[in-house]
Amino acid sequence: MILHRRKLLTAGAGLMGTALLGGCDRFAGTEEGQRTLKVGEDANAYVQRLLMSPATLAREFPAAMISPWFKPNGTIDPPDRAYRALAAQKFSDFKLTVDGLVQTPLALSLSDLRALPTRTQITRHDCVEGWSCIGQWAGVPLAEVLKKAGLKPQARYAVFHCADTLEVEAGPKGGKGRGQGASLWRPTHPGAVRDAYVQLAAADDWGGPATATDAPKTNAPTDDWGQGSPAPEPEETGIPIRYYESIDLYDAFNPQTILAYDLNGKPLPVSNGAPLRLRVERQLGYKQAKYVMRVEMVESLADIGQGSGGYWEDRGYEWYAGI
Ligand SMILES: Nc1nc2c(c(=O)[nH]1)N[C@H]1C(S)=C(S)[C@@H](COP(=O)(O)O)O[C@H]1N2
Ligand SMILES: [Mo]
Repeated sequence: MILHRRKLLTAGAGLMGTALLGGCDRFAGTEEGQRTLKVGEDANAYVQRLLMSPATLAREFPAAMISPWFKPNGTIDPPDRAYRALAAQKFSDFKLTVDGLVQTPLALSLSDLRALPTRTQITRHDCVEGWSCIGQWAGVPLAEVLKKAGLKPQARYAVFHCADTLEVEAGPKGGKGRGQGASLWRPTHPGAVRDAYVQLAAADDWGGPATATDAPKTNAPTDDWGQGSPAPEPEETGIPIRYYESIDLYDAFNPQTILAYDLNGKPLPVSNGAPLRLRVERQLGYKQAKYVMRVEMVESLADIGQGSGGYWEDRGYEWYAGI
């Protein structure tokens, strides 16, 4: 027991030490970063949960360290027609749904969300692919939203349902039932999502951005409210599988866990998740759900998606992706 605990303490010190390495914008790209992220897959859930208090905060950075460009990744321009309709109106019709195991289900507009208390934080985003960016996020603490809705006692997880379809399963229109057909396309890692969008657009069987928006070196929201032509609703070609993520109540009530609407002092660009995205700062990039349309409080993750708590988790990634 004592030995076991000492092992955990040692591992914990290692993780914390690495996390505190100074000014380390390329952290995830270094060998040490990769090793830590890998160790994290095994040890994080235990070490961080047991030895760090739930309110432990991720490192915050001075404004001078903000990355000049916040690299967009995964979905960068959701093809879904419902999303495009919202984007075309600059999200004036957007409503965040808060439901599931809550006392009072909510539908909150962006101005409702902006009227709630705000938190601003400059943090580093680490993607499993090995790159990092530092950005300033402003948004409403998830805790404030959940306080407003009121949790039912059985609520244990917050599930974030996103607007973007990543795969279309052959459905009724494809002549096969749910789960029977192969996907039209199936990304194998987060960056593959972006690449697949570009390929699909080139093949012209989906609609979507004609080129990767990876090239521009500014996050300019004004001309980034959803470009590309209207896409067929994924339902028209099969069963859409949309991005989703989930966190437990420890992370949900962490003060740094926010639903962000601003990046670097401006409304979130579409490529970075407009109009609202999750920031859960002690976890890896794929937990940072973009295009969040709905927060559903649940008792178990078993019935959501394929049951592992997130789109990438359903495809083998760790649910607790601690850094
Ligand atoms: N809805 C949605 N959220 C998502 C993704 C996605 O494809 N769709 N990709 C994830 C991954 S792997 C990363 S690294 C970050 C990228 O956020 P960014 O585009 O702001 O850099 O978003 C995460 N959240
Ligand atoms: Mo990522």
